[in-house]
Amino acid sequence: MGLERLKKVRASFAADLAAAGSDPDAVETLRVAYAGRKSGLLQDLTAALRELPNEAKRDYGQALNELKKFVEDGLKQAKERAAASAGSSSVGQIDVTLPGRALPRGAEHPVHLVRRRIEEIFLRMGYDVESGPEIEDDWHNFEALNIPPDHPARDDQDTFYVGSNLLRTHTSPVQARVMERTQPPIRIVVPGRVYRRDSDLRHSPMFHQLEGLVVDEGITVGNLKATLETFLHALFSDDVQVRLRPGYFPFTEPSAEVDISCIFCDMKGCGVCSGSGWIEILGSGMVDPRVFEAVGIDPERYTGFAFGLGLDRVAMLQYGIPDLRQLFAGDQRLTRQFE
Ligand code: 2NL
Repeated sequence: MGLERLKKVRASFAADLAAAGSDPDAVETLRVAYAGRKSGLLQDLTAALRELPNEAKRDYGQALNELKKFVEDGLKQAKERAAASAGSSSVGQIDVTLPGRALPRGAEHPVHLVRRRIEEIFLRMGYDVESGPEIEDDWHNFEALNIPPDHPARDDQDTFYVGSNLLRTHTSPVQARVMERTQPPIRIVVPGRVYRRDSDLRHSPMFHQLEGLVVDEGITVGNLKATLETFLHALFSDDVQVRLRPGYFPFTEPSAEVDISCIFCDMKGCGVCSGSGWIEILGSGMVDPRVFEAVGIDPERYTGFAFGLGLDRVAMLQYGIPDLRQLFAGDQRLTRQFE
């Protein structure tokens, strides 16, 4: 009798539990009906223990405890299912509307930003962008550019040697290589890393240059001046003034240093322009005929101009970076400002 009753209750609970599924209200009704403190079925069954003859109490008590555990476990699992399907618990539930975790974003280095800007200006003018090896031979870095072994320019371009080769001291060897393998017309710019044995406040043993070269029939100083004015107006502002001063480079004749009016003090004189009102920004000139001869271009037929500038210097001017070494220190507090 007693034990039969427990079996029936167990079977009916199992059926009711399955019927309740994960509906929270149904599960709660089930809990009250079976395990409620005041009028739950288990309460009644516990009370019935007292009415049993002593010999039957032990078996009944054991079976009752098992039933209680069965009901408890069943209710617990049903509650978890109900909570999960209501989305009010983290158990087994993925909220697809949550925003994703932000990935850390990289930033372009200021020298790279400047390089791309300048490349784009020249690409619009019909130039190609060229590159070449950083480890060069003496011929392309010096000889072909009219810098023989005893030339004084070799001293102020203190060179890192790599066996019988060297780290290029400028990007000019790339132009020499292009001229060796292509006949004019040539219109190229060459950005890249260059190396000199020099390290102090304003010099880094590795720095960045961009050089340009134009070779064709009838190229004149007028083309050089107009091109550099157009470039510098596009890079800085149409308001900057451009001035050419006589200069000297072994690979150009005549040569000119190119200044822009100071963009910081409007030519009143400041620390950046050392009080002069002008900032030196480019070196340039008409390609020396001896360079054409060395690379196999006919100097009787063709003329050309070339120029070079320091990308690091332009980045410092454009972004107001006071110390060259900050560009290469790898400190993310600098680069993060360009995100
Ligand atoms: C500067 C000056 C310059 C050149 C670079 C060049 C290259 C060839 C032939 C002739 Cl292959 N010239 N390059 C010419 C004049 C100046 O750079 O101050 N650079 C930072």
